[in-house]
Amino acid sequence: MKVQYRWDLFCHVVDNLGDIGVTWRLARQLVAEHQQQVRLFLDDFKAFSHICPQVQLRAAEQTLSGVQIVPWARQLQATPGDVVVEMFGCRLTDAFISQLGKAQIKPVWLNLEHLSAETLVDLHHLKPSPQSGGITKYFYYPGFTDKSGGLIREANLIAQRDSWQMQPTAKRIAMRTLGLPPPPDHALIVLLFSYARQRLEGWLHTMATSERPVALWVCPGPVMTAVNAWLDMQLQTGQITSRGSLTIYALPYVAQERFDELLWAADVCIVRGEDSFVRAQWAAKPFIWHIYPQEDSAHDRKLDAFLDRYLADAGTDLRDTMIHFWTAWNRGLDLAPAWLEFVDSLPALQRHALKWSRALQTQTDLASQIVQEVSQLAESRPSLTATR
Ligand code: TRH
Repeated sequence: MKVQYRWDLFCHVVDNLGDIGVTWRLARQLVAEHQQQVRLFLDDFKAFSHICPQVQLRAAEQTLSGVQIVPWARQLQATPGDVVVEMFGCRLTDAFISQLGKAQIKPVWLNLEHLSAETLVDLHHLKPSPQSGGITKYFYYPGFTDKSGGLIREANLIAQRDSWQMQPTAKRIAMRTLGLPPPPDHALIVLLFSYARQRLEGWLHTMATSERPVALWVCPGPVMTAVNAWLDMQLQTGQITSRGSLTIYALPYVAQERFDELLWAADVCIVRGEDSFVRAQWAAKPFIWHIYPQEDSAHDRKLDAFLDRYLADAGTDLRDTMIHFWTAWNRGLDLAPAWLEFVDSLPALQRHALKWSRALQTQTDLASQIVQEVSQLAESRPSLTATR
């Protein structure tokens, strides 16, 4: 029988939605699929409300999807659980760290790192780091290989995706409930969830003058500024406007549980950060990754490392097409020529995306792996308090 531990997840929102996006997804899965007891310490409820609209911004404590959610400052009085997870190296308060050191049975302490396809991930995954107070912190690295900590993937995700895509009405119903009017017949649907980017004009113009109608679904965020500049208007959330063959929809935020449906319904997904990047791969759609810009061009190395893996068995043409468009997008270049090439290759890109997704599915998912690792680390402390 699975041991039920008390997990404390700590999420400091640096910016955007990915810090809480990854944390919330993991927290829900630990509860729903592994029957763990999860408490989430969070410092930005406003960011959370975008992906979880039912959250109360000022509640001292609330439980959603079985996860107990408390403000960050509550750690000052909290007694640590059995497992402590710092998301993305967020720093715990000294008061809480000193509680960890004082605990008679030391909690299992993990730092969940950012996702990367670089080879160093396999070397660093689960490396211990002794801390003061006689406690050890372990670095948990998500990744794409069997030696890494894996990727977040819910147990029924692929089956859900497949059955959704097989039902002709699913897309229509989903679009209606998400407030999206049906796109023009045979339209190419492009989901745009990227960071701010200049020089979208050439790309938007190419879509507006294409033979095939294009529906561009723009998620809320800074990229809307560049779209609005091209439109020469301020498109508000929920509004739609057309220029030639291009219809642009300014989407509202959708709850995280429904974000996948946007990806499943689209023909091309432009995603960013970490969580939407992974979801586009599970959606098995041709996609573009707008990588989070980092200092020292660390993002270039990460991008290349991913492309090397993703395209390892792709033919030269497909490889060139992907690299041209991804590079143009991430370097802020004119997108028009690379886009035409990308659209021409969509059937091949689609087959490749499905093949990649199927290969990744053979990996054990992150939540299952982390639960197993925690059990092993905990068992080496014979008297750890746990409910059986
Ligand atoms: O928002 P992101 O860019 O997040 C980040 C942050 O920049 C963070 O600091 C950095 O550490 C990390 O990336 C790598 O992109 P990401 O990771 O894709 O997260 C977006 C989340 O928002 C994801 O869980 C999906 C969710 N989402 C919704 O649930 N509904 C929506 O309508 C939208 C647009 C997104």
